[in-house]
Amino acid sequence: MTKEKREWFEEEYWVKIFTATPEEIDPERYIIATYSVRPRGKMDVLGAGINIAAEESIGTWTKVATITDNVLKLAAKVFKTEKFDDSGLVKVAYPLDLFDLEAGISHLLSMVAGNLFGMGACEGVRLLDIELPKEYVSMFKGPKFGIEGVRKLIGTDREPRPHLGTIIKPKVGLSPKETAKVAYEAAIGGVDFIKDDETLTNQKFNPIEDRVSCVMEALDRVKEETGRTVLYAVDITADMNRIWKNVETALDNGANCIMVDFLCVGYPVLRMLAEDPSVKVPIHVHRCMHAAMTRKADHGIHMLVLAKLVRLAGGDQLHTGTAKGKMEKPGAGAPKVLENYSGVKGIRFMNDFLRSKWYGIRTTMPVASGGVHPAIVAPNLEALGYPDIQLNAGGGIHGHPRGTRAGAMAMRQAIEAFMKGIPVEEYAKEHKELMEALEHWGYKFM
Ligand code: RUB
Repeated sequence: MTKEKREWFEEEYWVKIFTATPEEIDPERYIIATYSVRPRGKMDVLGAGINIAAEESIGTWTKVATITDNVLKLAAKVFKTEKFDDSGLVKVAYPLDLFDLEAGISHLLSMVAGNLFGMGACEGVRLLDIELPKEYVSMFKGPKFGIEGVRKLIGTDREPRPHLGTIIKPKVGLSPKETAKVAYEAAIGGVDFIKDDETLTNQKFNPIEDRVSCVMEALDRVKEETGRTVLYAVDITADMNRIWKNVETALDNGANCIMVDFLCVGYPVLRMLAEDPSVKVPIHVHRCMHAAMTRKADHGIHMLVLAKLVRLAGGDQLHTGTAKGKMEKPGAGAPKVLENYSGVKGIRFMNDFLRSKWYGIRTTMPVASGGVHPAIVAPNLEALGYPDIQLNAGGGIHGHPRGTRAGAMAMRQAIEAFMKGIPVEEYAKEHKELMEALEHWGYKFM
């Protein structure tokens, strides 16, 4: 029985080509990806990292005679590994010269998030983070408004506080007029922002043109009655043959915000909308389908990576999850060493990035949504960071015992209580809508 043949990339020659020391990696000349890996069989963490570096830069499953010295200069490099339990962390540096910088995010993902997920060398691979050099980031315009620009539109720039958003519920089936009535009640009750749900676009029962004109007429009435500007994010999600028609229809009928399901349309479409000068309104980015990639602790793509690229592509607001709510926390159960990349800490880490300085790229407002109701406002704000955050509540507003307007009032009261440092139960004694909400839902999802 001959000695088990080592894999080609375990040969010293190749290990040298696909590895480097941290000192050899200039972060301004590389795109750096951090992966957690669960190697298969006898493969170790370094071997898994070399597999990724080889497959995603100049290698394949076997040595080829066609390699040249110029090709070798494009090799990706594993420059840091860390072992824990049956897994490990690898940092892979991809030389900037490996990329077509004009080709943007679609091309970037084909490399740092491409074939590697399917390789037999690993039981699981999760792309945790991506660090982009200034030269790469400067290829993008980013959000047109950012947190500051949206605050100016709503009027919270002088005294920043968490924004309150609602999703029209039921998510589909209402007529344009019925939608406008719900929107009016939510706006009068105190929401700053109203959105279509992620599956409502231009269906026969609620055509975009009628819906937008009815809702904007209602919000104009709110403006006259209260002086407050309320944003309405119209879901314009569609394929390329239809999306611009949706955008134009929405804008022609007075929409002051648009929304897109970014994973369903793709980063190029988000970037196209954000960088187009005719789209003079903020873009609210919904992330439906993300959990197909972000949910599992040992395989997929962390929402942080998707969020960084949404900001780069120009999303003004992005759903990033809740600390308390109905949706699963991403990567729950990951090893402690990955705590910044999993669970609630992972969401906070992501939110802080979206609010941080990033070369000249404007910020993106994190949106916490999914089962939010007044009793869990405080723990969400505490855990996810404030005041630069938007809390969206659908059922938590429209499910209030006294209807939408009272539901919006209760949510605003819960936010006020938190910002004043008053326990919600205390504040509810003087605010009946809040008391009714607490009595109705208790501490569900806590
Ligand atoms: C929430 C809702 C959103 C989900 C999306 O409605 O409709 O689509 O929150 O989840 P409700 P995420 O407030 O009634 O639960 O924000 O995590 O992407």
